[in-house]
Amino acid sequence: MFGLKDLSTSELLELASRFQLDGTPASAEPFGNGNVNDTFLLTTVSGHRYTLQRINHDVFKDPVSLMENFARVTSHLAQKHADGQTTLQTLVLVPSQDGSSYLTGEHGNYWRVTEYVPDGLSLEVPQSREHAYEAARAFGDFQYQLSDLPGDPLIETIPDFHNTESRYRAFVHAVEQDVCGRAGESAGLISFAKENEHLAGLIRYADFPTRTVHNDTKLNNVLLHEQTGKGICVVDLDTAMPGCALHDFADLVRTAACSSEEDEPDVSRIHFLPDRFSALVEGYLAGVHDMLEPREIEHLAVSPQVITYELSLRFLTDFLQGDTYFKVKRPGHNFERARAQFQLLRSMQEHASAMEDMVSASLASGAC
Ligand code: GN1
Ligand code: MG
Repeated sequence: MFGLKDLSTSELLELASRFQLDGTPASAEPFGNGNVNDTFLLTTVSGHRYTLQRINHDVFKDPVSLMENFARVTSHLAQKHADGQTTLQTLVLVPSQDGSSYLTGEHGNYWRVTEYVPDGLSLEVPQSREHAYEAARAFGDFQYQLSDLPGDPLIETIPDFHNTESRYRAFVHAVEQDVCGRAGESAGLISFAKENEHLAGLIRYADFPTRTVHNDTKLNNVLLHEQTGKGICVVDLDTAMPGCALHDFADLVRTAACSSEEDEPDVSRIHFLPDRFSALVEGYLAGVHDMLEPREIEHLAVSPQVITYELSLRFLTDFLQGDTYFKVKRPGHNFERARAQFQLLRSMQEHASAMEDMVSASLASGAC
């Protein structure tokens, strides 16, 4: 089983010392809230900080290509920053002692080190409208700066990642198989998922321009400056690959226009926040400049429903299959995540026409 418990601190430090660090590594502490990779805050004897990550190769089947993507994306963004075309920083890879962007450790695991980004705040729920605006501007800028990435398209690190129809089929299959006998207790969620099947076909890759996008734009994957609240760095680049711009906007809305965290057990506390949504629209449109095509703009308002639906399907599927994909902190965690996402979807559906109006208002006021 992939997890944190299988490595001691001394093993982690030994591994870390195989990278070109500024001094001897002194500590490695679990860090962040990722649901897939394992992340550690690494500190050297002199106090220099880094992020050490183990790439989950059950999820990312081709870590070598993933790291090629990572290196291409970060060097392109670093150049844009150096040229003054963006205020946003990017992650900086620290090479291994033999000059590679990663190394392999025990059991064929892949590891990388990046410089720690100081002063960065990673939020689960935005504390203000400005936070929402800044997060969206940063992810919009990420897409915009990568729109002239030279060379071949990035490699698909997870094929069909936001293919909601295939996520729906996987869900139906999991219900039919019911390998853990959990379908009975999930009957209410399963019905709601089936009633909303039409959402799965609303945003198909083939119907939109293919762009280099982030694909995992949870609010906690952008660092905001802890004093100024300005966006400073987009992180978690493992799913950066060709895709649809709408999924990035939508996944940010899912996490940043919601009153609570994505696994809130008390559904009465889960509400869509229209005011945050309008800030997200404004920030995103400012970040992407004039890059979007009319068809993309027309689907901005509905896209958060689609991705919220997709995530609830993924969480529910994982619950039905015995929690094999997302890390869980307690029994029923994936069930709670799925239930919370369905609740958020209901709340979004109540605000659907207001969301359309807010996109129109942003466009009319010239946010892009
Ligand atoms: C995973 O690890 P994290 O939290 O950045 C997942 C995302 C989900 C998210 C839900 C590769 O991202 O797609 O939206 O959990 N990443 C992958 O919390 O599946
Ligand atoms: Mg991630």
